[in-house]
Amino acid sequence: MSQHGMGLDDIAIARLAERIETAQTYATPIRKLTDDYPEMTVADAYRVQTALRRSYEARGQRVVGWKAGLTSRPKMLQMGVEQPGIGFLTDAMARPENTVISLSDMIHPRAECEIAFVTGAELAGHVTREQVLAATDYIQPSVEIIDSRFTGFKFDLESVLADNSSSARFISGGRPRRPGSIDLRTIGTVMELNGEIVALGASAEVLGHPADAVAMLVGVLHDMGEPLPAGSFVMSGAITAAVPVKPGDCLTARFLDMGSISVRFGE
Ligand code: OOG
Ligand code: MG
Repeated sequence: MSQHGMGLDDIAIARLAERIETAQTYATPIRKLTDDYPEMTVADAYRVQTALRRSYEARGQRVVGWKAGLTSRPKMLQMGVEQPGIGFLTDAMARPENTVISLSDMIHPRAECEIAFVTGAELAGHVTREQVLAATDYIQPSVEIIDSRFTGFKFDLESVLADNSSSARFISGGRPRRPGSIDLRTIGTVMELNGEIVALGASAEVLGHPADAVAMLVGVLHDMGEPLPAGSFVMSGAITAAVPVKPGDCLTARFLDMGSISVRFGE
């Protein structure tokens, strides 16, 4: 019997967080958590994610922001998961644009184009699109490199949330814009891999408006008893399906009226 009356007990949560952290650290795939804990709930999954976050913080990593995931139809179709979720981003996951990003410490990395928000004021509770925009200093192009720790990149909602929503690396760049200076629904994105166009989209794919994904994220944080602090870097979720990348690949993500981000991948 857990002290919460429902859900996994604290020992199971700690064990699962350790299992995820080991898989992330050594880039070794594991089976879905729900194979062993079929009774696991979404609330349990976020408890595992929080335990993972505390462990990285105890090792000196700093949480610099958050990400929304599975916020677009193309992503939901690709992954077979119908509900969006969130994950944390640390300073150790950040990579600069125009550099070589090592893939040797990832299992099966994939790239995504996302609109990122940088907040200038705290956001907490159940907020509206307008409140998100009012608290946003600027928006910026970003690329996320996700990596599921689950075999075959196959999971269910509970497992992926516990795995920090597949967070691995992120890159910000391009041209920052004030939120009022651009229509956030009609930002076209083009992803090129080695000069070939591999994914095309428009930002309205993200819940109709990317700021709504940030509002969703703030609501999930609120349910966990936490605010989104001022100065957070928040990714609103992939616009298109994610694209597998391998050492030697050159990726350019172009964002309409917001410039582009280029990176190369290495061993
Ligand atoms: C889950 C993470 C999804 C996004 O932008 O939709 C995500 C996954 O697909 O592995 O980061
Ligand atoms: Mg993403």
